Amino acid sequence: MRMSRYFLPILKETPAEAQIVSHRLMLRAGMIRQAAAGIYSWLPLGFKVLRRLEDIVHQEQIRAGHNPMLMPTLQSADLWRESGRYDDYGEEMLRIKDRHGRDLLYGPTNEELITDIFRNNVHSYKDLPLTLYHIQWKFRDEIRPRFGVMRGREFFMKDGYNFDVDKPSAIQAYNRHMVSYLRTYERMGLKAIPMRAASGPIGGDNTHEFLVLADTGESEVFYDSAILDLKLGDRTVDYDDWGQCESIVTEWTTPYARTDETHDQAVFENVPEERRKTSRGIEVGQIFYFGTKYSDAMNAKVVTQDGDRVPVHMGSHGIGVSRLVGAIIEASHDDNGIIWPEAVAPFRVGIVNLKQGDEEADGACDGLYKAAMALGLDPLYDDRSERAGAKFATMDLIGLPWRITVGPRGLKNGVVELTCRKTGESEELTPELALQRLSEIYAGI
Ligand code: 5CA
Repeated sequence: MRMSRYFLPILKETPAEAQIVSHRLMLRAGMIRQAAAGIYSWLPLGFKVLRRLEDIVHQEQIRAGHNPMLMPTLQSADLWRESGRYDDYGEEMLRIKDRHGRDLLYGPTNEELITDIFRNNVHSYKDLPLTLYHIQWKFRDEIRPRFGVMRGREFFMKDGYNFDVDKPSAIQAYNRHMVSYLRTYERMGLKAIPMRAASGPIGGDNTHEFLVLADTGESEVFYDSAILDLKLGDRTVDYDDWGQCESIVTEWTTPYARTDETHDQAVFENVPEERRKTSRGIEVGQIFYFGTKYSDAMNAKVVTQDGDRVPVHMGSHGIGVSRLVGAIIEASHDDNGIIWPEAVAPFRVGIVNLKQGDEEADGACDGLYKAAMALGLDPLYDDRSERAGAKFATMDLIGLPWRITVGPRGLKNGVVELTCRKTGESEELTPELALQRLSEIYAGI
């Protein structure tokens, strides 16, 4: 993309309404604009990051054997009356009447709708296990929407639902989700810690939240710092291997890690004092096993191998995709702006032309730009007639992991400058070598 054709409305001033750094930077970098309280338009740069996160979530869910699909944002109230949640959900649910006077709602989550699809189509244990998921906008009429996309009213969520013939198989689905979530966050360059939590209106008593540590987080968390050393890295995971999934879950759930809702000071004190940490965290996902809560209420049954008809065991599993954009910025920024981890960066490299209008510099930048595109490096080329300082400030603000700077002085020696946003380190290389270096960096991502 050429900056001269890109819609990137950068703000010079720090927006007064934004209380936390991610909200400020998302507004300043032209990623989002508020449409109404807690409801945002995603401008091109923000939308690009959102899509990158969505892609990673899809890849990891499909790898775990889960089925992508798409359910609507609007749902019929009747299904929610069947589960009893139409009244229970209270003021957080946005209720709508259509022209025929029928009650609809903007879905805050989808347990009822997916259970309805399941019961109309699946009747035998032979079709299980089954996990269906989608990534769709949700609406919760939060009393205090704040911090930009962190606590929105409309937000983008991955929600998945497992259907299993019995509890052991549903626990395997729970474990599979935990492992796939660990991989998902790790790929996004985040450390998200699974913590024992409370289930709220979703139900059940087996649930973990995934928390990214940040001072601005809304949850108070207590954990053994040993959990920070755990990493999946490049180990291969076989999601059909119940034992492997369970052992990974055991590895991550053995060190103490709980939110304030489930915190137990007496148990916490068994952790050696120097490893006992209290902090704030951003909840970027939550997984639940709730047994037959919805299948009982909505009569979703399957015939077992023995010929009995039993309610299916279910769980639901969510990732806050739009919240993650803010969480990643909270975890990765400096005074000059955002520092995107390579896997989620909106563009992989920025090209800065120090002397726009100079024939040689323009020619070199055009060549680099085209070559970078051909290599799949998705470059953003700042081809505006701005001062070098302004161009650098924009690149730092929007946080592209790498920048190639092209100027007449370097070109005389046949070199450009490759700069890492995170470390600030620069290196002079030929244009070909700079691109080769970037291709190698991005090859494994
Ligand atoms: N049905 C279950 C699992 S799919 C469910 O709804 N879980 S949830 O309530 O925990 O939401 C899943 C994730 O969505 C949360 O972990 C959080 O990251 C994100 N989320 C929840 N509310 C908001 C909100 N108001 N703004 C932004 N993200 C939110």
